[in-house]
Amino acid sequence: VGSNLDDPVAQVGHALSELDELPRTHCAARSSLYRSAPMGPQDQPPYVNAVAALDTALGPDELLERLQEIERRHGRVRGAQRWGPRTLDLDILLYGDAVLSTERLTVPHPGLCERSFVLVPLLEIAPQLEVPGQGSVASLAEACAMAVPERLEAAP
Ligand code: A4P
Ligand code: MG
Repeated sequence: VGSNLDDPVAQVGHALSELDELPRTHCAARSSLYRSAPMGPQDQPPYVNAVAALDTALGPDELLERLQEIERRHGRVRGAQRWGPRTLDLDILLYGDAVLSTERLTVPHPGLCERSFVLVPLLEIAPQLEVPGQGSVASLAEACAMAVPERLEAAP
């Protein structure tokens, strides 16, 4: 879950609640929120990121559709710029131990292994997790060269 526009902390917080409300889906764990410098174009605000673990009976394609619906409700506009600013980005990092490569969906998410703003929150909720073909989240986080994101304290 990522956002860097229109109150990113609130965007991410609301999105996490909406994930738990998806049909046939239960949010089993959510990480803290983390702030980091933008990856990609630097002339955009910092990002707030989090990850969630979902127990779901939705298949990967249906899950992706539901996630894009939530993005649209958050006013997501797909701009021309690669890695440009957004109100809400919901990516599927892993789907169990599935390895998928279709026109619409690549799982594990191709950026997962290089992104500290993904690996650090993943490590928080699933330290034992294995990324198919890539090793443990713990070893990937340790090997990651990107600056470590700042963990945000939860609101009182
Ligand atoms: N798609 C394929 N695989 C997946 C997947 N595993 N999960 C397809 C979600 N979508 C997947 O996505 C484009 C298409 O990817 C979808 O239609 C879907 O069919 P998109 O959300 O329109 O585009 P995007 O998210 O801008 O693309 P991209 O390249 O995936 O962006 P990223 O990699 O998500 O990067 N800096 C920090 N600090 N934190 C961030 O969160 N995020 C980005 C965006 C840039 N810089 C950032 C951050
Ligand atoms: Mg995306």
